Amino acid sequence: MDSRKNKGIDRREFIEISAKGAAAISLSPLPALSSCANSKTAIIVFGACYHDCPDRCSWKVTTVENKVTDFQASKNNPYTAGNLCDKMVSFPTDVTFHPDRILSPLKRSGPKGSGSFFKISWEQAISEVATTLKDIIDKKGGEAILPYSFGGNQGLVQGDAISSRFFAHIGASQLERTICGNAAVEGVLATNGQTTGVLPEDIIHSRYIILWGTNPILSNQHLWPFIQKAKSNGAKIVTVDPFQSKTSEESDWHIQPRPGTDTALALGLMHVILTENLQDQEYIDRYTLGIEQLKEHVQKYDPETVAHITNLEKETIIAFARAYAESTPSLIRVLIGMEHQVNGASAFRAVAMLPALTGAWRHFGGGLMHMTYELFGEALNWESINLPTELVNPKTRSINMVELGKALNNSAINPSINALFVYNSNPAVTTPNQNLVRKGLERDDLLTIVSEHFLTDTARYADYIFPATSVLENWDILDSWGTPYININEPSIEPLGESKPNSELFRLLAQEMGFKEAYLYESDINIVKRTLESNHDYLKGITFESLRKTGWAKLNLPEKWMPHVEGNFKTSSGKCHFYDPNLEQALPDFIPISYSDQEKKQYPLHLLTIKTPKYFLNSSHANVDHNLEKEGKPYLEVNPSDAALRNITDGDELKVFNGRGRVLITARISNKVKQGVVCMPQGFWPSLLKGGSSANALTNDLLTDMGRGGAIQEAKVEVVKV
Ligand SMILES: Nc1nc2c(c(=O)[nH]1)N[C@H]1C(S)=C(S)[C@@H](COP(=O)(O)OP(=O)(O)OC[C@H]3O[C@@H](n4cnc5c(=O)[nH]c(N)nc54)[C@H](O)[C@@H]3O)O[C@H]1N2
Ligand SMILES: Nc1nc2c(c(=O)[nH]1)N[C@H]1C(S)=C(S)[C@@H](COP(=O)(O)OP(=O)(O)OC[C@H]3O[C@@H](n4cnc5c(=O)[nH]c(N)nc54)[C@H](O)[C@@H]3O)O[C@H]1N2
Ligand code: SF4
Ligand SMILES: [Mo]
Repeated sequence: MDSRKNKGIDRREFIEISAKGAAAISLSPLPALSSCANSKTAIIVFGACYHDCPDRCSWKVTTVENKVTDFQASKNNPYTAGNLCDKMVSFPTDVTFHPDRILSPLKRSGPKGSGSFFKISWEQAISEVATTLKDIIDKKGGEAILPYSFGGNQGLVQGDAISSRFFAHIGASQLERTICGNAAVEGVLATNGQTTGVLPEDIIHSRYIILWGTNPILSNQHLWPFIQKAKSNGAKIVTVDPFQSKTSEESDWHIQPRPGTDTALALGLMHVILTENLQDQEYIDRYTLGIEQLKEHVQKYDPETVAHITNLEKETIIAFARAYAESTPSLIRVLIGMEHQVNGASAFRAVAMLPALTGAWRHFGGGLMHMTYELFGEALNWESINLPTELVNPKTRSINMVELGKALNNSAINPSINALFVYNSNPAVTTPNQNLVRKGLERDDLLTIVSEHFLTDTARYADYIFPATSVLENWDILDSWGTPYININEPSIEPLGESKPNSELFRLLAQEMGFKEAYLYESDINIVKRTLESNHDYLKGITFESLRKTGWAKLNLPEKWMPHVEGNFKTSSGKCHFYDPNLEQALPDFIPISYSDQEKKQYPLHLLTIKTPKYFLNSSHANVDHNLEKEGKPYLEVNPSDAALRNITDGDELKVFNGRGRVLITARISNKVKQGVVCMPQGFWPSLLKGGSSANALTNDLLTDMGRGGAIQEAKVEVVKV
């Protein structure tokens, strides 16, 4: 999730410091820490998890002489509640002090992808990279340079504060950062105008909870205890998921539709609700728009038709609609998982209509629960994070991150991409159509620069690698897309080896390239402080000093957060939009991809490549031995009937393939998937797997219906024994 979206874009402001002043700004090590880093007494500082995770846990780090002696979750933050997930409990040894960590700049010495590098100094690396970038800009223009980054570090400073200014300043191509969250957000915004519905801790008041395309036991772990509390208060838990996830196993009811058919399922529920008169007509009349058009539209989504589309029983659809409409308070929890389908945004748009149809928003703990980033969008001062006005250049071309493979291999685009600058991301593993991405990375005429902690599968293709600090070694301020808690991250140790924060890398490059503009040199601590300079009510009493003492704070929100109890939707009309003639589709519709008979025969199985690994976060931590051991080898889940058809038995070695690639993997025959669907984990590094390919070698770089996200889960494959 790119948590900077929709944040005060109009409030950008230029930092007025003279060019002379800028040149004088020192690029010295981080302030505050240096005086005590070598102290023999224990120092305690607070920080927070930088991962692309809705939980944004808070922690406390104790150090003695630049060594971490204790690393613990905050006990007093009610959401973190003293627990870090299994991925993060041993973070200092897994990442910061890991022996494989890259601690000096490296230059490539072997063929791209071979992983052969030699050490060079920062001076040499910065000088050579700056010279080559300037040369590319002179000869082909800034657009020949493409930054590629995502949520590898969600700190607002190390995320993109300085890098975005640097790339805008040189006129680089813009990256559409849409691989996670964009389709989901676009869908919900089309209906409600905002994504902030029920807040996570308020789920305890719900009595009917639908976990629709989300797997909190693994991917939103700190929400799970609150769901259990609701359950012990009498709530029923229903999970809608084409895969039998850990969460579905703990639910009262698992509804298992065909992947990508949720739009039809949601419209089918509306059909039943409206036919059986289960709607809240008063709420609809007062606070929604387009009920007549919706009524007419859902005629075609009768239970029988929807049963056919979703591969569910007709009776299931009817019973589900009734149970939902008749329970109070009822809550639908959506997050991201369901968006990676061609109809992904429409699914979110349609699901988001249900609480208005039933009037669920009237009740505390009722409605839709999605994101929280808008709260921070209002509360914080975004001047330091957003681009200064004069750097906003809508004319610079945009390249969609999902289509990286296509972009790198397209010599017809003008200018073609000559330099790729990767930070906070590992596209050789996480971007769809892996083989096309790798083919692009192999190009001899492409300068690839990677800033990283480890020699990832992407870094293996780099011409230059820069060593990045870990979260224990740099300042940051962290908002959240899944909680109403804000965190400060204070460095607890001096940077190890020659590592430097992302921000410092871009300040050094700017200096070497001779740029004078002050905005390129703002210090990390200044960005943290400025971001907190806001008079918004939500931030009352929350200051840089107060955060340093506690690490975290809950935004000052009204005691009972019920955003739509009386409408107040953030749409153009202020109402919930069932219908919107200004959108390409005035109503959400189920529009599947139509495959030819030959395609269906060639690749008959629908492949899900999802976040089943408990010990990885996307591809992060998937290089750490004990995580790999605990995760075990990757399996392809195959339904018994599909296995029988192909003569596959449990434990067989398989080849999964389509026109884009092939993955070697072990069979696990189970009912976790229905007939026609197979599932494998994402996140494994191809270089660590037999066969050298992982899940994304099979996935599609198609875009979603709205939001230009990745329809990653629209992949068809065939499977054979090897
Ligand atoms: N352990 C762990 N935790 C993580 C992550 C991780 O990699 N590992 N990643 C983090 C990130 S980046 C994110 S975005 C969040 C995502 O968190 P979630 O939104 O919970 O998403 P996922 O776990 O991707 O998917 C949830 C479920 O959606 C299901 N799904 C797939 N296609 C469909 C569909 O068409 N319809 C429906 N109804 N369901 C579908 C999948 O089978 C899966 O079980 O998790 C975060 N937390
Ligand atoms: N098949 C399939 N593909 C998917 C998904 C899926 O469910 N299935 N999920 C998608 C989703 S939801 C997401 S969010 C994306 C995530 O994809 P990515 O954004 O590529 O996420 P990670 O794999 O965690 O890689 C982040 C990298 O950033 C590095 N990093 C961490 N901190 C820093 C820092 O401070 N500085 C620098 N320079 N580097 C740092 C880490 O070491 C790590 O290698 O993957 C997407 N891809
Ligand atoms: S990855 Fe998520 S659950 Fe784990 S420590 Fe970080 S924020 Fe918490
Ligand atoms: Mo994500």
